[in-house]
Amino acid sequence: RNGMGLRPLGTSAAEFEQDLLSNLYYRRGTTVESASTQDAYETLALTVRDRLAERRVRTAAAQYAANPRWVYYLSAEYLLGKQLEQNMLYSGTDRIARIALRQLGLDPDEVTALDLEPGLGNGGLGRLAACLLDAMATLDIPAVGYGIRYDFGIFKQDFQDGRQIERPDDWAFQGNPWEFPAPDDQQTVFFYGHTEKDAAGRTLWIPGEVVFAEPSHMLVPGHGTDTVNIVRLWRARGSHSSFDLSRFSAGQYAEAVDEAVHAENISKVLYPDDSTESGRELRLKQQYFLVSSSLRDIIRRFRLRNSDWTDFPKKTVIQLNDTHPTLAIPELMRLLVDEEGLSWDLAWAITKQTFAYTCHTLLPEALETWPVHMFERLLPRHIEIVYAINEIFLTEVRNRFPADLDRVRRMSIIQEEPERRVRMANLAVVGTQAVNGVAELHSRLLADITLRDFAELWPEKFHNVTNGISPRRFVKMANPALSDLITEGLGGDAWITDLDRLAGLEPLAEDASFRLRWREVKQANKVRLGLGDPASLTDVMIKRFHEYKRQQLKLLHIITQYHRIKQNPGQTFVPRTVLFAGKAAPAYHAAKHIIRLINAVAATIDADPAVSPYLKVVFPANYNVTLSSLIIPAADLSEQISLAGKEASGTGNMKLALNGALTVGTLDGANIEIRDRVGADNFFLFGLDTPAALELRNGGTYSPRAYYEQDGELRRALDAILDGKFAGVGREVADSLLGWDEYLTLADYRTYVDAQDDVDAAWQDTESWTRRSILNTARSGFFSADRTVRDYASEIWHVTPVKVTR
Ligand code: 26Y
Repeated sequence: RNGMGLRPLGTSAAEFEQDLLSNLYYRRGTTVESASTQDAYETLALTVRDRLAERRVRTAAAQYAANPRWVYYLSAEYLLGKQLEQNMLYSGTDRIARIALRQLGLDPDEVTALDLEPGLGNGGLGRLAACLLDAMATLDIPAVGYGIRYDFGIFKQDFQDGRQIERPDDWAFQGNPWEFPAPDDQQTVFFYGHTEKDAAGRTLWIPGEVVFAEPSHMLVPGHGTDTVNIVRLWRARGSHSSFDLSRFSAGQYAEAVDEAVHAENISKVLYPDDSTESGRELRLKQQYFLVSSSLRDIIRRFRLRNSDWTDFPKKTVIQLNDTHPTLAIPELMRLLVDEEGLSWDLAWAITKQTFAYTCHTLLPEALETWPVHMFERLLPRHIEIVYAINEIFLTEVRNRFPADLDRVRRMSIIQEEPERRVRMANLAVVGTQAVNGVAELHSRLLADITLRDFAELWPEKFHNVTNGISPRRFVKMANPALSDLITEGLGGDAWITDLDRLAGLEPLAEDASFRLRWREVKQANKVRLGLGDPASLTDVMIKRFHEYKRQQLKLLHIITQYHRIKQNPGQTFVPRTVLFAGKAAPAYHAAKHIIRLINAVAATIDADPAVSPYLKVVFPANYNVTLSSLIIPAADLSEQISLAGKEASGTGNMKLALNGALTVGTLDGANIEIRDRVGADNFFLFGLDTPAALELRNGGTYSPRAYYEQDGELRRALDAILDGKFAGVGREVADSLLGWDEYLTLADYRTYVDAQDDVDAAWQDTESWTRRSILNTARSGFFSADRTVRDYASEIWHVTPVKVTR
């Protein structure tokens, strides 16, 4: 019997089989003879989940006993990836589960295929949140992730005539077996209304709408440890009294549930925006919904073991994943001052010490702001608090920089022109004890440019924490063949939780037989992916579609290569498969034009037998964590070609390098740190650096046309588009490049094409390429999310692990 007085769950296939039968019978109410595949899947999920439950209970007990400083990670997005495979790996049940299923006459692949990925995020920021949770659990850090349980995640992408179309992602329609509902911890969230002063002079918020927040959580197991943390996701529910019986009785059935339906809209759908602010009230409502319910839960947990408010920041650090949860700052002030009766000054000291803010962008247009009129209608008390924070803050600025009115205007939390708006990044910097960027260059540019005024005022507040990725999900799980080879090469699998050990592979780069096996693994991964000739150079660009990321530059290279092949019949070329994957925000028309043009170019090449032996463009639809895990292990070349100074970090760049792809890239985001580590010889560098890009853009003399006129190959590529050579598609793309070319694509075209020629030459020396591939893996251990979390823990959170014992 274990500590709970329960019979421990078995670790043999026979015991697992018994538990499957038992769960099928008692939880699904059926038997193997009559079970559907869905029954089998849900039963498998429960049986695996049960094996983590006991660890979870022990974790909660150990953490409660330690009364530690907790990390609360607030994020509007999580891209957790499929849970079944992860939880089988972490519970060590993968092998026995498969045997047991077969014993019962079930096909493991058919059953596991029903596991869906919860797509509760857009891209890098959402996946980073998931990688950090994984690393926190692996490092035994007491942590809870808070988020929203969207009914509909990121849209499913399809192509119709080469155009992106969006379909809803009803990921939880069949239920979600990974989730533990916790209705007892329901919270109440208020919106609208007005404020009043009571007799004692305290401010009261009289809300106009009440919504319930119902939590459920999913398990976040650590690897190689007994720690199982949780991610708690909130779902909006109408109040029980919102069913209008009188209307229902009068036959107004739809109207009777109006209010509840309205409330439940809050957690209905993830905003499919990536870095453009959509300005919809519902999004602001989502943000407050997340923040209000999470803070109440955090305070409830604090009170389990503590009573003195001054201990709150000693026991709590709340990390804001970008500005999306920044309303937590005025919300904590409101709770402390209005509800708990603390003085403003004490409340402000507690609040500032509690929060830390991670910024994920440099693009000024991606800094969130909200119209004051919308803010004050939805959150009438919070706008008063924001004004009060701003007043105190601006007094500090005026004292430090007397007579610098322009600085005060720039730093104000309230933007005045052309319309009054709340600047969420300013609020986030003012209300936190630490601000960090996500790569060295990004953190430097934040302090020098984007948040310069703030860094001058509080230099000690600014930090860098370079992003990292989960080696469990993106090496061990995504690339089992490479993982086995690495484990064999290193003589053990300790690298999975200590990624710096990959350095031990370096000498093996000189071992011809190891290189051969390395190539065989890559080859097998290409076969598994099943797109394009596995013998060809697999050139991969996988990320959200955005003009700054410059998929259009890759396209210009492809068209150039197409022309070279056509113009030189009889000549041979390095065969390439170029693989794009990624989604565009539904309203981002320029990005959608690029998608359509890629598909048109792919079709033109496919139909041309003179070109198709050497060049193939593939674009599988609906890029997500699952698809990325198939593509990344098959990549030879990683395209990281954003204009320098635009990509905060990138994390796909790290995943690809760790899986042995060589990078062709600019000096942007974490590319710089990747190149520093893997070595300049093992990285294809091109393009303007940040100072040169800034100068060219801001100099006012940039002329994309001049590049077009001077470079024959570039001209041919753009003319082909303009002349309608690709089914008449893509003129908008060419027009935009020749017109303004916001991201200096044409300025970087020539050095990019030259770098690609170097790639082709390097590819032809197979042994040398393999050596460089191995070195990319061996030298990328730094990019483990474990290192990232250790950096946060020591520099920003000041937390220590709590070991879970038996
Ligand atoms: C305001 C709202 C519409 C919004 C929604 C999502 C704004 C931004 C985002 C997502 C941003 C994002 O994913 N940023 C990426 O974060 C990664 C993790 O730090 C970085 O690696 C990547 O460079 C950055 O673009």
